[in-house]
Amino acid sequence: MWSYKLQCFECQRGFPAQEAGFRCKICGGLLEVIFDLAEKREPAWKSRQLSVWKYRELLPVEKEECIVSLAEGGTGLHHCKRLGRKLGLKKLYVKNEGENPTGSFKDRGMTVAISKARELGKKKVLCASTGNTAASLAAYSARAGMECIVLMPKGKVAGGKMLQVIMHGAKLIQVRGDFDQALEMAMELADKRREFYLMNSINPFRLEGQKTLAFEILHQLGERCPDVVLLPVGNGGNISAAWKGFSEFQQLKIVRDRPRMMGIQAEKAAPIARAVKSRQSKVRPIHNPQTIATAIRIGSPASWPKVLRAIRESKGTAETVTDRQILAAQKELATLEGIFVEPASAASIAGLKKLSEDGQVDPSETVVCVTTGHGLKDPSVLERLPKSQTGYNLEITGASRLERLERVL
Ligand code: AN7
Repeated sequence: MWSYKLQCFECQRGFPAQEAGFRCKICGGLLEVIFDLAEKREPAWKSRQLSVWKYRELLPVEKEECIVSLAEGGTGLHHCKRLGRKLGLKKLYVKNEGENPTGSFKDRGMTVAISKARELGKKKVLCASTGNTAASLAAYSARAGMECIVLMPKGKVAGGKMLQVIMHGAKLIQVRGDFDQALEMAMELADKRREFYLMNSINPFRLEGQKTLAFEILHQLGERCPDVVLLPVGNGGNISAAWKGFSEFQQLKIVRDRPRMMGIQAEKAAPIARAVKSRQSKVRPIHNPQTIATAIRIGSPASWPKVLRAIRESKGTAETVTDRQILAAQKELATLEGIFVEPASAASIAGLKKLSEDGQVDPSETVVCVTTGHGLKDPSVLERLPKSQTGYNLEITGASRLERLERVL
């Protein structure tokens, strides 16, 4: 591991890494891990298999024996020719994060943060979640033998994620209200009771794991930088982490350029897109956010300062999509490319469609859509599909079955 410090994202003051707080003690800003990359050269990465820990020099865990892993990262970057043709794009890639151990991109951050928690001597971990963070934390804390508490908004979490949390033996507490209230409670509890270590993306170590998404994309494209990267945005941790990853590879001179970062939100849960479109320098929370994409049903995004900077510095943008567009994109990706993602993830595809129709993505550009979670996470989508698409109407019983079967084909 290379040396690093924790630094305030706002006032740039540095803090020793052992002071595992989550806010700047002076101005209250978000913290960020900063590696000293001066004079550094690319390590022996070419000889290691694609994975999160391939990049261990750039991950803030010192003791190898503290690493808790379930084989995360190394997900496919799929060239999507059929979908690309439909959207008028030759070089469309999908980075499918649903291929991670618990079925979402959260595992990249969780393997690093839980390893760090172990290194710091923590025994109990805590998060608030729309589902995927909780599922991932439940699995990694089980693997580490730690106690795990998750707060989730009651009735607003997809079934598969609930099942994962329960199966891994986490203490599940359902909160009346939205994710935003659950996160506030988790932060208050972590402040008051220091034995509970907060694992939301306000924890800067988690974002370090998530930045490996960018490293992998660059290596999978043969060290060529894509022009555009699109991600669904909720709290904004992932888009900020990816931007940090692209920036670090540029600092290491592995690539010359960085991509435009485009954040996609659901129309009725879009505080970031609203701020970007109206050129605000701050993000105002949205009350009572609504969308079928429950993973990104978030009104008060914790990492908003980092998101705005990533979008501004990269000359990117933010866009909104409707639930209908999300569901259509989910079905299209699954049907045309064999890639099944959850609704929140399909937002990146739906957003690409909108932005390319709008001329903000050029047909000749190399585009990477990040699909963040597996489609099996949320079986409730079945109820939303038009019956004609599901095979619900086709049924065979009784005599002369084969004849009838042939008739419906
Ligand atoms: C599939 O699990 O916030 O912008 O508590 O599950 O980094 O928040 C999930 C977020 C996108 C948004 N796609 O990422 C949680 C949680 C999926 C997600 C996001 C989430 P961020």
